[in-house]
Amino acid sequence: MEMKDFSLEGKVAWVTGASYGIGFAIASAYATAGAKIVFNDIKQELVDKGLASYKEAGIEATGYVCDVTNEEQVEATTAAILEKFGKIDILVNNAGIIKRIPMLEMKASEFRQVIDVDLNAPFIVSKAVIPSMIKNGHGKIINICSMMSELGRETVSAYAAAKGGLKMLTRNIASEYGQYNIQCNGIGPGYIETPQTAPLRVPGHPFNEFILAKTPANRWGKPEDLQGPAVFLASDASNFVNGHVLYVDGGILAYIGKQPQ
Ligand code: NAP
Ligand code: GCO
Repeated sequence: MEMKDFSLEGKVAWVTGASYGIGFAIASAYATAGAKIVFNDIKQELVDKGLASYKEAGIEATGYVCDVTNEEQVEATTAAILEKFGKIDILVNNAGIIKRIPMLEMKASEFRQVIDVDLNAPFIVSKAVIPSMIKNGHGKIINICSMMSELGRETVSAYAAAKGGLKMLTRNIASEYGQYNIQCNGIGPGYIETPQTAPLRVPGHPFNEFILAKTPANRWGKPEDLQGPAVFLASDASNFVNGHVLYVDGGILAYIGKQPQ
């Protein structure tokens, strides 16, 4: 093995929902590793915000307005990317939402909305991109799963169902397309400091204390903690890793939790 195996030089990476948060951190790491960056968001003003953030970071990115749950928009965006760059080497299905509602109070439409973004959309986007990866003889698909791919908790029934399904979609894409030199893996972040978890991180909030007690690292994760694992799974260094979910959680899944003092 050589260190160049970790390089993404000359690669084209599409990270969905990457104007900010985890997606932005992963795309920024890919740019550092040499990749050309493509991202999408659901609204033009968010794409513009993302472009400004990438520019501020010295990264030349290409942004598209695309709702990942909309198959026509995804197909049109895929065609536009292929037209501009000629290929998509790396796809990160990052876009996601969560609704924290007790199951008995959750409307079926709210449940469906979470499943649509967090599970149906990775299917739609992967289905649009895989044919070009087959044609190119290689591809990397990375699905942003969750600890809720393994565990449940109160109020996140839709999210856990979606992320559990995303783990199995990851394994199925790996199974069905590994023969074309396409590797599909997941990243399972722990509790990460992003807008999505801001409501849970209020100092003194019971959940904040709970997560710190459940994490051997005794801290919330940062989007930057995901960058190395994401580069590894997008690089040639992981060409024989397939159908795996790499948990980047500070050890939460391994730990029963700090005993009350
Ligand atoms: P975030 O801050 O809420 O960002 C999510 C991104 O996805 C936003 O840019 C959002 O755009 C975009 N998005 C949502 N629905 C979309 C759609 N239909 N089409 C296109 N883009 C859409 O979330 P995050 O914390 O960075 O999380 C990113 C991923 O990591 C998600 O899949 C999440 O489930 C997962 N994750 C997060 C954590 C954590 O602790 N933060 C842990 C494990 C897994 P808008 O602003 O327009 O909605
Ligand atoms: C929650 C959190 C988690 C994290 C993440 C953990 O409400 O429990 O939002 O779901 O976002 O998915 O891996």
